[in-house]
Amino acid sequence: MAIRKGVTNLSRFLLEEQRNFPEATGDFTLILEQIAFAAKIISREVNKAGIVNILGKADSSNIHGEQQQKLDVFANEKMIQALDHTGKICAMASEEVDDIINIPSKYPKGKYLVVFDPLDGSSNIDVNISIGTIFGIYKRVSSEGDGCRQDFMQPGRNLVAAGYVIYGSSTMFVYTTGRGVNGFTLDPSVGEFLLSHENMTTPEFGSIYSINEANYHKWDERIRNYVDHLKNIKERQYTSRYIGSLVADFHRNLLKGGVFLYPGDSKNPRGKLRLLYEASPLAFIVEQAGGLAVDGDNNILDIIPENLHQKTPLIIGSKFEVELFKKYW
Ligand code: AHM
Ligand code: MG
Repeated sequence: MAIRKGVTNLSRFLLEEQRNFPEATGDFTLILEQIAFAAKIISREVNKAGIVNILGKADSSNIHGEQQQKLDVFANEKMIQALDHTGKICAMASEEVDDIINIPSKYPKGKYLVVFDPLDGSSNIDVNISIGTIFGIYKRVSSEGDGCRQDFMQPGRNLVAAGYVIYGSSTMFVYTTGRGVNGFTLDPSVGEFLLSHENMTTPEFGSIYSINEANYHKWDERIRNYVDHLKNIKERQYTSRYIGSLVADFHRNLLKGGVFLYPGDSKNPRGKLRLLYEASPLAFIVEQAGGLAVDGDNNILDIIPENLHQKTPLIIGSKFEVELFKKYW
């Protein structure tokens, strides 16, 4: 495919993709464009966080009992506002909201569901470290009208699209509809996401492992053995990189190759990350890029959620390192 860097904005790319599918209605394109719109607003706010009084904690707590950051609340609102009126969605679910988010009665309902973590890694906001938004899109299972909780109990394998936005040294929008992964970088001077990373693939193996090693003594012996093994592989010198901001850790490893782990441990047996908002969308992306994601026993994409905020261990990255993990499990 010809390199279209610099001249292809996200809207044009989506339109060209849509033309490859004569049966496409454009519903999907609209949803993705609206998510990108929310991302631009969030990006603007994240970038000026240091100069306006938006840093710091909000007064509310979320369902997980964590104190929400003001920007968490802001990002959550922007995602909902960007999507609720489109007529293409029947319900949403957010990491920051207890129950499913219904579409206001004044708007028509569509066949899609959107799940999102509006601002992941938000404890890093105050120290100027990259954070991100993660999203996934499913088709409803219920027939019509408002979506219901049962609609969301679908495995990641059913995702029709997934993506993330990283608010880093630049802001990037990366997504897949199951036909490869493409990345767009925000040009703030024109306010457009421009195609910068066409057909992204992850290396078959890498030299990075990412895990919160302070939890070493809380890990299962199998995790300890695996990480110890990586340190001692003769053919390759691994390096440890851990930001503690999932999107940033994932994005780096996607480009460079390697493995990210947030396993269960004696304190948090199911780890810390959420299946619906974090693990499944990133697993869908990594598989599209040639990588793999497991919880230890299962491929992440095969896990059927039993509740909206279910946690899962996550081992995700290049095929070699994840397959090696499976041998240790
Ligand atoms: P959040 O969704 O509440 O922001 O938390 C998730 C974050 C991830 O971005 C990151 O991978 C993980 O928490 C880091 O956890 P830890 O500090 O335990 O290593
Ligand atoms: Mg999160």
